[in-house]
Amino acid sequence: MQRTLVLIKPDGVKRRLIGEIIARIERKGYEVVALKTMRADRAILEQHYGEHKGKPFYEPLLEFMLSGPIVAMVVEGQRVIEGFRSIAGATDPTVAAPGSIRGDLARDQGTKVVQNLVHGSDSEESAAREMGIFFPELR
Ligand code: DAT
Ligand code: MG
Repeated sequence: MQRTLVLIKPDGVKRRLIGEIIARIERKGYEVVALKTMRADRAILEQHYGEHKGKPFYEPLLEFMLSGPIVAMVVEGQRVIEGFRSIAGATDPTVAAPGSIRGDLARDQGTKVVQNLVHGSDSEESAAREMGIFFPELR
């Protein structure tokens, strides 16, 4: 069994899409094993998005993630890391496949950082690292 860290970003919370997004995760058959609404702080986001430091969208990304509450979840299932990224869709919501969260529910807003509703870990290594950041109590 595998676990992944999923975030509903501030755009998803503001647009009242928490239920819609969780429903898609559950309908796919994955289990939400931990969940909380929170406000991220800069220190948490610097750890979480460390791989993007120095990229042109890094500061806008941190500002966006600080702009409102987020929902953090640990989601469990066979191959859930790959599976959640598939139901989330491509990073760029303009071309994310219809049927995916980003493809159905997000679009380019003309902002410096892409606002695409959700984050999902991209490997077992990042899942372990990111779950440690957002759910230290589960360690
Ligand atoms: P993903 O969230 O699909 O794993 P990522 O890890 O490459 O994508 O980037 C993190 C977030 O940063 C992404 O969800 C949206 C934003 N982003 C990525 N590439 C971008 C770009 N070229 N321009 C603007 N924002 C970008
Ligand atoms: Mg990523």
